[in-house]
Amino acid sequence: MASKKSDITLYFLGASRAIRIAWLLEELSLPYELVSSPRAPNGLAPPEFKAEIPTELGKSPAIKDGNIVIQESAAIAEYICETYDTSGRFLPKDPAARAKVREWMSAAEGTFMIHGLAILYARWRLPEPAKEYLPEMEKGLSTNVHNDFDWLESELEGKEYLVGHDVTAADVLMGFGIEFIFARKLGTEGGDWPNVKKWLSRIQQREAYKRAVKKSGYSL
Ligand SMILES: N[C@@H](CCC(=O)N[C@@H](CS)C(=O)NCC(=O)O)C(=O)O
Repeated sequence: MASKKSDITLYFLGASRAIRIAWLLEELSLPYELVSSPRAPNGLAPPEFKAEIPTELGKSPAIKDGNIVIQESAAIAEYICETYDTSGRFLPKDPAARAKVREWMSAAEGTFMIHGLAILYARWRLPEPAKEYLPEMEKGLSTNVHNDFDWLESELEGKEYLVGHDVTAADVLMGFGIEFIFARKLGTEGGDWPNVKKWLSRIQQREAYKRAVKKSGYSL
């Protein structure tokens, strides 16, 4: 039972990592106000939405809880768990289990997203005359993605969720990246990861995840 009363506003850009936070809030049955916007035609946040986000960078997700403002999805998730999930369901109190959850929370951005985004940014930014090299470049960059997914596949062997027997902040952080990398085909060609696919669909079928999708209008 949380002792602090929440007063959370979630700044939610369409098709973004903000789904992690909406999902976590739904899992914890915490009320929140959504300030949301679709992406601009260039794929970025529209300037008027960015201006509403109370951080210098103006990235999504960000939250405001009373007078506390937090950005970076892993830091937001950790704050929410520490403040409102006092039973430690999503961020275990046991140091070994907690370290494992935090390992995945870091890997979500620092390993999986970085390798997927390298390919997306190449697609977006390679100058026109160099575009003929894009397929070769994607193929080279996909080695990292395959290595990451092979690791995830082996960790999910015989398991429903990443750490322990139930969903944790590890799944909350990892889910979006994997969904995104599959949806945009960022280096996944030629790979086969049945455990990863089953785990992702398990996440997508959770009632809290479905509520987050419905409320936010999230779709990739
Ligand atoms: N590492 C940050 C990344 C935040 C980020 O890059 N958010 C993207 C959406 S997924 C964004 O706000 N893009 C819009 C823009 O840069 O205009 C996190 O985990 O929250």
